[in-house]
Amino acid sequence: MQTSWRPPDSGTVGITLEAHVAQQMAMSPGASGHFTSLLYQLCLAAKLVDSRVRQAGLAGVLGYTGDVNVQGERVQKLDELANETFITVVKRGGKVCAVASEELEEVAYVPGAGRYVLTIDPLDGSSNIDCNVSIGTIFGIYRRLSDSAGPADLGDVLQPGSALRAAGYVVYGPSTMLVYSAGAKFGVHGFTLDPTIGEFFLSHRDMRIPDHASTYSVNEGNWVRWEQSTRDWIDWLKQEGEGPKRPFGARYVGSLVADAHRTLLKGGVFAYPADQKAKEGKLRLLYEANPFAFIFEAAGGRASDGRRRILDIPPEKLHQRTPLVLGSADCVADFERFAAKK
Ligand code: P6P
Repeated sequence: MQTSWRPPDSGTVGITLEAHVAQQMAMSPGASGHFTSLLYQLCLAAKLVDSRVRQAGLAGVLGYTGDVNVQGERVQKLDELANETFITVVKRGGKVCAVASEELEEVAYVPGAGRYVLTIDPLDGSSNIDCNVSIGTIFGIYRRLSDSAGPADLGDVLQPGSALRAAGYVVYGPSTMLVYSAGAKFGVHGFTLDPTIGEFFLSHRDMRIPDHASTYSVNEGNWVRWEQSTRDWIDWLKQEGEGPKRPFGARYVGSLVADAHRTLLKGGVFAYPADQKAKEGKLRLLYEANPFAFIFEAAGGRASDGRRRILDIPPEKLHQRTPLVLGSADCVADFERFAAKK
């Protein structure tokens, strides 16, 4: 699907994230500049976290703080730094009334008339930090529902993914990229950080997930805990055959942002299904599954829990988990076909 908005050719000077967002918002009647300002703030926080991630090995911020977060996982120092960085920046920016973070047990409410709600996984893939594997930040932006004259409340946060106004992620890898979408109408666009000047420049215009690809990304170490329908799906992917071309090749980093980013670029499917241990799945609906579901749908892909569209799942709890199948539309449909047989 051709998106209605196309950035102008950049000529000799690259298009910065700020310029790109400003141009997109100029296409939005009634845009007040609050959304643009919030994206600028997230861009600043991403640069600050990138700097700390790059220095982690030298700055003694590797290793564990000894604390345990609400997920019961030992908190890496970088997790804390990333969480504090994003929350401090958006609090100062005055455009947000509430932040739901993987690192916070409860919502961080921000007094004032902020029009937006931020859901964020400040540094996903933290178990990979010490191994120098790509990690990332995942964020979603909602419009507040409550009257801005009063305090925000949980209802502002527990919105379905279909209500997202924008979503994005930052992948701190061999290069640092920020990918975001303000919805299918605007497309999905990727910006690569030029560390020599600290600017994100448009590098991946109008990203579309390939419709047909033969790569699957799943932790097969969970085999013994999987439902039979999941095992049957994996076995099918590994057999010779057509429609799509099989056998599929396997790629798995164990860092959602890295695995999802590769799937968005190359096509195929990422899955973290439910299993006997993680009966609701492992990944979080609000700040992991929903942002990626929003982005993948805007890029022509799909995101499901195996039965339902991720963006339609009504959140009931802040840290609610969900199974996640993310990727090219035909690959997600194949998973659902096997799940329907059980
Ligand atoms: P497993 C990382 O800890 C994470 O939350 C996601 O980034 C990643 O997709 C998943 O867990 C990996 O989980 O059980 O395969 O190590």
